[in-house]
Amino acid sequence: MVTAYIGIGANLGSRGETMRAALRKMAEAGISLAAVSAFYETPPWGKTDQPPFLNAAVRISFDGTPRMLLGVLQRIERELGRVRHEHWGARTIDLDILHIDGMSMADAALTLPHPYLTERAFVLVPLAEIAPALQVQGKTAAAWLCGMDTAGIVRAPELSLPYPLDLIVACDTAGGIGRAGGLLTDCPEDMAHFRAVTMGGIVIMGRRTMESLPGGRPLAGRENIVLTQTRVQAEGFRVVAELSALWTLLGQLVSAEERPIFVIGGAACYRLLLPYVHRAYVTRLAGIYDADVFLPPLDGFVRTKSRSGKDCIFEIYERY
Ligand code: A4P
Ligand code: MG
Repeated sequence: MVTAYIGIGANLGSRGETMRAALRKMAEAGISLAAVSAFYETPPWGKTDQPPFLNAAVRISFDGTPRMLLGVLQRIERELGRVRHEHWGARTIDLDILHIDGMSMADAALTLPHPYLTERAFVLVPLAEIAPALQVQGKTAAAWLCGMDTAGIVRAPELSLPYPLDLIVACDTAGGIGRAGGLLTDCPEDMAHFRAVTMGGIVIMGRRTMESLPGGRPLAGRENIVLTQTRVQAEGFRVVAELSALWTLLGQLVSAEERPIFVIGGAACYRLLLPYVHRAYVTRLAGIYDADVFLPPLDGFVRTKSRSGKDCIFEIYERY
């Protein structure tokens, strides 16, 4: 597997949605997304009389040659409606290979590292966010960025998530979510809520959560994914060992029809995937249950809904 960095840019149409679609198509093509920067609003560079851009950088790993990668990226550009009009001009999507680890080349089709990489703040700001220590032409990405004019470049509020995940959890008034490897309490009303919300979707869980399911069996009516490094297979579950494998799998599962994707626990899984979560379903149980694991803080989320049940309160939080 080869590690590479891709620059994404768009300044026509629904820029953020097109960029997210490009991320999903990359995952579907077997390119693993290891890190995605935020989306940044950037003033046009080079040809300045065109609309402002959104830009991002992505660390990927892939199996193949640089030319194959370029071919895949150009196919995705075409599928997303990219028409080549003028050099440095407006576009629905632009996917540039910024850098491939250990690779330096220049032929008719491909120059690596990307020739303007070190001169463009719209590339370096997102790149330095995900890879500050990346060495390019004898200096780190962060060092190249230092002293560069970044006027007008701001983090965009849009989500840079390829697959906006939903998180679903029940916690007590102390934020506790589990004890001794199991749930805090058996709350039938919350069980019914969990089932109704997740039915038909994809559920992602850690190994201990998988093992705590009744009979160790997958949840019926849902696609079950377990994220673990200690098991290679489990009947009825799709097993992935790491985040990049998860994106590749989701690319295969979600392409046919849009299905909601839920992170259902435990604590380590919530922590790992929280940066990719856009909505959280939180059930507030009354009382304190002496938990030994807790929900990580939902920083950057606001409560948008709250409904009182018989024994608990059902809340929805969304990223702002
Ligand atoms: N090519 C050579 N090396 C590479 C590489 N490392 N990655 C060849 C990708 N392609 C590479 O690209 C032209 C040819 O470059 C490709 O066929 C490929 O074989 P293109 O995207 O078809 O054409 P282009 O858009 O005219 O040129 P280019 O160089 O991609 O434009 P740039 O340099 O990407 O500039 N301002 C802001 N704020 N944000 C932007 O994203 N983008 C541009 C476009 C201008 N101003 C901008 C932004
Ligand atoms: Mg390009």
